[in-house]
Amino acid sequence: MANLWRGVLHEYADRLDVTEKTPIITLGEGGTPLIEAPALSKRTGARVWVKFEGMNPTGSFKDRGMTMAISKAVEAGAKAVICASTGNTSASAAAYAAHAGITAAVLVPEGKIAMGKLSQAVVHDGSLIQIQGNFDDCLDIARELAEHYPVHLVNSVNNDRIEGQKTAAFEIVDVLGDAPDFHYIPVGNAGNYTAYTRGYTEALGHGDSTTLPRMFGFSAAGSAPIVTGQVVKNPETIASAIRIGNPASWELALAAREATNGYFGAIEDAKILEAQKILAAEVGIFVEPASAISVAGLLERADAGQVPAGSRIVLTVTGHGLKDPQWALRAADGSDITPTVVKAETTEVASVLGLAKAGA
Ligand code: AN7
Repeated sequence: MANLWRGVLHEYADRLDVTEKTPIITLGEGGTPLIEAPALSKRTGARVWVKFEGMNPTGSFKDRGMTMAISKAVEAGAKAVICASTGNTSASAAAYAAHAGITAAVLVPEGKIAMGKLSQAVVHDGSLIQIQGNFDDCLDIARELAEHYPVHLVNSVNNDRIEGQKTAAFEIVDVLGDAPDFHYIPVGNAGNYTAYTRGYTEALGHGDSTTLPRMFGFSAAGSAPIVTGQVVKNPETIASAIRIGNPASWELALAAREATNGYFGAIEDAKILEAQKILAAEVGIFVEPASAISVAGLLERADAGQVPAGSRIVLTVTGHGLKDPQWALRAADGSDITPTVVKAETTEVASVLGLAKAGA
């Protein structure tokens, strides 16, 4: 009998507020691959692994927090949950609420979430509302609704989300046998940055690891409030998942940076797309643009001479490339990539591929 992964609440029950009274709502999230990336090690002189969170049930890291948030919501008697989202939280909330047999209302910025994510919220029967505003407006409304109406908030301002998400750090320590020297991660609301810091801190406290990684977080240049120290009123980036101008976990993230001797940086959209391509073409992992920022951040820090040779680095890539595939079909100059069309003849195909016949 194979040793099947049972989802993060079962696997890490001793590290979470889960009791016999908690109905465990799981889709088998977590246990995602930690993939060594020789191509990135070669480019940077470090030893690099990629934690591929796109392998979760709804295709993003949000499932780790959602299994916890929905389980605790059901334990508390909730019949409906609500969230604001740039797409992945809404996909996850809708799926886990469906599994639990409760209702999920999701507020998203109109026209600003990727098609794959929109289709997830719809197919899982979420009550999807497009708001004529940005993510920050959606979150303000979700918070007010949760305060005054019988709906349970499952954004990462809910600590259960952060608790579930910290399990990714436990998995990394379990696989590597220790924590890495550096951890690179995308930053939107900075909930995940906060969650990994908590997970690594607890692993250290438990004696599972001997070191606390330096936490390096990256935002898109047009949407980098933690880097500039200012709320961004009209955040802009092609990485729609992290188009957030007023992060919910801003204060917690600053404390986490302090505690880990960490770093926050900003990356231009063109560099994000370049990194998405490098990760896909040289490592074999396809991620959405927001996730590629971890790779872009690493390459930027390496160029700046800030990556110590031989250091052990884990990059979290947060969401699957299939959620938002349009960017992969664009060339660096912005033109569309159209695959070559050839007549159904072997010799013609061989000629276009530049193949010479064996023995000829
Ligand atoms: C792929 O879905 O905020 O810094 O509403 O989807 O913890 O916010 C998504 C965020 C990174 C940023 N990568 O994480 C939402 C939402 C992906 C994401 C982030 C998000 P946080």
